[in-house]
Amino acid sequence: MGKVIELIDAAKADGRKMLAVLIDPDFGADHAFLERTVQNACMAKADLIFVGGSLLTSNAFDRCVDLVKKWSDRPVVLFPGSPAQLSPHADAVLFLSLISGRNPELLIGHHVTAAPTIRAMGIEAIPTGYMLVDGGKPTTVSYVSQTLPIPHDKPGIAAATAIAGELLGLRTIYMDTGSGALNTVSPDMISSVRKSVDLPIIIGGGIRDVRTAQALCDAGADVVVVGTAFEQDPEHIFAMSQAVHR
Ligand code: 1GP
Repeated sequence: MGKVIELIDAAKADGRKMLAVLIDPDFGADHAFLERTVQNACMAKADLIFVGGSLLTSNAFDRCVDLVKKWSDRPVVLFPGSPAQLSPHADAVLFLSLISGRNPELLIGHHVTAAPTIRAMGIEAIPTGYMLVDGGKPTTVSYVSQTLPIPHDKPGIAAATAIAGELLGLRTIYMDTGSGALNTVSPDMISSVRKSVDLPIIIGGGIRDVRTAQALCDAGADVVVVGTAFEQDPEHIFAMSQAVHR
């Protein structure tokens, strides 16, 4: 398997949109459900499997990543909510800087804590500018990160933040309204960021239906991340994958 960032860059260059299935490690304790989700992601040819969460209430993380990797022929990418969410079984980790916020721990502190472990595990780190956007209600990520999201109707702030991320040498921008958000990032904001930076754009938070996913891709998203909707119905992965890949 090539480096994950190269797969994402190549898809973007070819105009191929990608679907990432987000697995909450707390679901890892339910092996039957986890296996079904991973199997569907593989059969539906989802492009990536993300594993992670802002707040874990079980200690099933490493076991979950191990099982996902065993059952999956898709690249497995960690989307860590804390430096504790690292596993040598993954192909890559989103090395997230929360650039929409002003919490120093999430701009550099956690990176220092995690860096030696990532190096020792030998997993690929993908420098990612993570931008939290207001999705209509407070989410776990806004509460846990103690940061203010970017107002949903301020595409200019999102664009300026993304440009700063690109100038800092980050490799991708992840705009997220948080898991279970009422609203997704707006197409307006995505297209404004799309015009401002050349980096692959990952979009997540509140994406439930195929038409929304397609609209976000049309606005400039390169990778669409869906978690909650697949937790509610893992069979939905098939239609979503078809829509994103249309
Ligand atoms: C959250 O982007 C992800 O960080 C996915 O959000 O669970 O709402 O799909 P959902």
